[in-house]
Amino acid sequence: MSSERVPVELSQGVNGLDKIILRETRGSSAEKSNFFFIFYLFLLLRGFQVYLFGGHVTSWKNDHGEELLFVSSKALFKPPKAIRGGIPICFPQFSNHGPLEQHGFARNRFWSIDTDRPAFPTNSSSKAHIDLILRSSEEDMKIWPHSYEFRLRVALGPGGDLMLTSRIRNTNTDGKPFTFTFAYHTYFSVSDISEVRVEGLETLDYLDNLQNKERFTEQGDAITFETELDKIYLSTPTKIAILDHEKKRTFVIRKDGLPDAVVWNPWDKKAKAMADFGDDEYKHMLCVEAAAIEKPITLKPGEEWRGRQELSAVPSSYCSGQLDPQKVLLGS
Ligand code: TA6
Repeated sequence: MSSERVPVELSQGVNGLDKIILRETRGSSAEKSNFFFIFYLFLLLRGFQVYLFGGHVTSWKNDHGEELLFVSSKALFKPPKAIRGGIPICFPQFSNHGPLEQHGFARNRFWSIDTDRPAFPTNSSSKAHIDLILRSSEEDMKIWPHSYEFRLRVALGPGGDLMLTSRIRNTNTDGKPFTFTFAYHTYFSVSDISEVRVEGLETLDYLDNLQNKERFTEQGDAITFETELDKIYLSTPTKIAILDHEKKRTFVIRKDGLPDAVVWNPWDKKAKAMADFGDDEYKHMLCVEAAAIEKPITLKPGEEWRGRQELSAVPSSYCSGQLDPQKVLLGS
């Protein structure tokens, strides 16, 4: 495997918005002979796309070129409205947990490519990554009077896993700390929501957003879906599995620095009420969001917080036990 970085392409996306496409090539050496054909073939396969608007991942494809994230056919791609689908980033406020606009403002801002980034604090071997940065603007200071640097690395792991690492630093010069909540608001693409189960959140406490954020305890079984659901699970395990029975696929979410997890499906009524969402699209998406909500994060000037999520999509045939979710959740 050669050591050079994987090609990153800056191109125009929907409505001319700048996006970065990263496609991973493999085994390039062996295929040199019919280079173009095979190179073209591999290029079509796995990779991700991220818009500078919102620092927003909108596509993650596996080796078969299958899209693993949901983006609504009615998504607007019209700033300042956030893109409906993919992975919006909620910062410095999750949902309406505070005075700011819903889910904060990071998802409605234009990010830049981070050309002078400090050393990356992990032994991430991934050559397939892009670094973005968002800094506080005068506009933002009027609504949230804090100076910060938000560095986001989006990387593709050796197995095609998608890794997002956020590093938020307090760069206030007035000695003031700041406090925030956070979520990777990931929209997973699923075959049929009524056939999907979420494992790893059993028996946990949660805040029910449909009942004034009242606190309840989840029952013992996997979570299944037959109506609108909007819950914040508290202090969850670092691994959660989403089993898509029909697609024989399991999404595994591994998270670090993000103790909570939000599970959301708008179902039919809310779907109809959202202009940038198709009436039936609730059947083919599920949001499971690695988050830090219950205990907001406070940073003093000079301090930095790191929140990381790693998404894997593994073929699974639940009934054949090839991949027992319990083994996944308890395994390495
Ligand atoms: O994460 C779940 C949630 O907070 C829901 O309450 C719902 O509002 C969803 O986010 C979508 O929010 P948005 O502002 O993108 O319409």
